[in-house]
Amino acid sequence: MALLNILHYPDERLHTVATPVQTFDDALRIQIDNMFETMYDAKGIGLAATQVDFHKRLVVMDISEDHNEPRVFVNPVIVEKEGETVYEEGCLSVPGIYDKVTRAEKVKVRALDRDGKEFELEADGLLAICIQHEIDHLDGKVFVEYLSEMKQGRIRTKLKKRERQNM
Ligand code: GNR
Ligand code: NI
Repeated sequence: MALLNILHYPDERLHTVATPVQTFDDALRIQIDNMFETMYDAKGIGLAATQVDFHKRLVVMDISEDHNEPRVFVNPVIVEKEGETVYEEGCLSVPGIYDKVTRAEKVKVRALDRDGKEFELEADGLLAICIQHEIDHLDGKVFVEYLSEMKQGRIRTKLKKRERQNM
């Protein structure tokens, strides 16, 4: 297995729109395993392929404390949404930044698993929030884009400065 490099906002590659997965082969399953290893290592609850510069519609997630509920979503689509909820979100691609985002409270998602088999899942709570956050990544959207232009500017400046200091 291997750890993958996570892109950091404002890297323009985070705005790439991912294309559907068409082939369920060993290469895809290796990518999935590497994404899980990268997500657990970074202490994240979800990771979209976009964040590791792989522009296919693929998400891994595990919201459990014990890292024993791995979930894979290939070509995920939200088919129903209900209600509204506000949650203080963070993102592995925007390290150290947390802010409130309004999303649907409940979602029904349709996706394929690692073998290409279709499933549906009704989610609420953190799972529903995370699914919406990850599908946004596949569409090239980062959570800070829900914040004001002023906040986005400040976050860009802060992360660019930090990136320079890491050189
Ligand atoms: O680890 C993560 N935590 C989190 C917290 C609140 C809302 C969304 C998330 S997803 C994030 C991992 C990540 O960046 N996924 O894209
Ligand atoms: Ni994220």
